[in-house]
Amino acid sequence: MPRSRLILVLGDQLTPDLTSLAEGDPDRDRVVMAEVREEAEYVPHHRKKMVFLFAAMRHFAARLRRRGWTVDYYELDRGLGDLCEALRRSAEGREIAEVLITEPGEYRLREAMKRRWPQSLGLSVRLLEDRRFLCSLDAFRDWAAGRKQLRMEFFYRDMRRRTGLLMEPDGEPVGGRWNFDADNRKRFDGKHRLPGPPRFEPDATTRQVLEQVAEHYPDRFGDLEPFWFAVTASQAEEALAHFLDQALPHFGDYQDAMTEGDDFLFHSLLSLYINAGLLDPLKVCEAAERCYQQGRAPLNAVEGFIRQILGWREYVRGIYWLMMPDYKEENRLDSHADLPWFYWSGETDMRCVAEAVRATREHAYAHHIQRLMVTGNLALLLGVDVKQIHEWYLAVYADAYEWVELPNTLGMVMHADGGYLGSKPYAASGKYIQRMSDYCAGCAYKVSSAEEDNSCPFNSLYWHFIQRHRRRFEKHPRMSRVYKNWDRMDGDKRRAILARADALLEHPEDL
Ligand code: FAD
Ligand code: DLZ
Ligand code: SF4
Repeated sequence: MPRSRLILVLGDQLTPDLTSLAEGDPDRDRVVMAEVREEAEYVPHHRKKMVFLFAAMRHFAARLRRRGWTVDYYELDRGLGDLCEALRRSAEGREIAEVLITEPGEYRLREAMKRRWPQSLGLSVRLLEDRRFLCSLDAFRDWAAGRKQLRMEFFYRDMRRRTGLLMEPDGEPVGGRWNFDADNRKRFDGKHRLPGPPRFEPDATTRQVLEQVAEHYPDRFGDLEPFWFAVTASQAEEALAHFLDQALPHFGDYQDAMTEGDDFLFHSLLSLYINAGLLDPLKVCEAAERCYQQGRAPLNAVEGFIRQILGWREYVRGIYWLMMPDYKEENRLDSHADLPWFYWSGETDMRCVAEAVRATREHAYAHHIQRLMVTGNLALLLGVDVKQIHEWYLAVYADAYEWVELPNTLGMVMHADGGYLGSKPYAASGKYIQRMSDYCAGCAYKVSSAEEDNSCPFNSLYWHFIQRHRRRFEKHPRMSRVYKNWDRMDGDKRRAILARADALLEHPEDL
């Protein structure tokens, strides 16, 4: 009988037809899964994120056993240091031919698997392609090769053509336009019932994980209870069905809206399930497309939703693997300030920021506009150190893995890569937040003022950002008007605004 192989399945690889499992043989090979200190501690992951992953991993291991696999599962209580140690334990006393792994989503881990593990284990480690994406890394490289500028919008159109999603037989986009973003900027008017995500009662397995995480990480950021995430593929399917039924019809209209009354609006909360492998991105897009075809959701909603998955999600992954490892060192706007402590405590008078941090602490979730235009925008305007803000986003969200989080943070929010995620920075004053939310009415700061002592910090910081990066952005066709407005402003007013911003930048902790 040929020697057996070890198949390491990572926490975000919970997919039965994963390439490593497809290549393996349940009668001969062993699956290894492990909850280890290194993965849990290389950033201080939110406790709910850990419970979600460990509970989903344990349920997945049980599913594999039901399908006939032998699974060596190392729970948190076993106290293993890292994933290589788990493999070493499973190899002990056995004749092992090789280790099979579907390639991981983070450069750090891929490098360790390639460079350190074979020697450390005395075994060859074979990495297989991760086929759970709609664009392979080779296809992305081919698409990017020779292009002067990489733009998500053009990548997205190519992906629509390749997959046929929302395409007419003659090759034209359904509805005659590729993008309905202009229709998707409504403020929430309170007229529609907000469906909220479905909530799943934790079973005995999940309750045990809750207890173990509480015991091992008593002081970590993030509420453990209430815990209601899906932890199996069938629950994740239910969450998808709930979204398609209840939220998708309004997803487009209120995609950019924020409201104090609700942390989810019409967002899907599917990213954590897709990223962990519980849902397949193509099937999610096809299900949304069917809703349009059956008249259950309008085109602006369906196109907007599909663009996020088929476009942004695939694009950021492509950028990550194309640009790493140098990407992580980029900091083109020279941002070096410390991350204010209120990103963890939520103790700030800025209502919008306090609300985003509260939602983050409670759910390990905040929706895209809170991430981009509230906590992200503030980090950009304050010039927060890119590594510090990257580690914060990677730690606090249940859907966060470096391949998706880093380009969003370093590229989209901090504009530190020079513009792969947007040709101009997403910098905005308080006016944007006022337009898209109801936060400002209950805020200690005055959104209509930029220079007074109680003026909205976003306002003066915005102009300070514009002024300090003048050389870089003044000639940008979509920013020259901003510079003209600034130059037209009364000189005393400009000085007062910059003085207010200087004071804020000196003591950001006091905001
Ligand atoms: P919805 O609004 O319902 O969108 C549908 C789906 O589209 C999401 O589930 C997600 O799979 C995909 N999607 C939407 N926007 C993006 C995007 N910009 N990049 C990649 N996929 C996208 N998303 C993550 O999955 N993991 C992260 O670690 C992450 N970090 C982020 C950090 C910052 C600073 C910013 C600005 C955005 C980040 N995003 C990240 C993207 C986006 O905010 C989340 O995907 C989204 O908020 C998840 O919530 P949802 O499932 O309700 O999304
Ligand atoms: C995020 C995470 C955490 C917190 N813990 C584990 C773990 O204990 N075991 C595991 O296999 N995976 C974990 N993960 C997910 C990994 O960090 C993820 O697979 C890599 O970062 C690659 O994307
Ligand atoms: Fe946020 Fe400024 Fe509005 Fe306060 S006034 S909620 S700080 S945008």
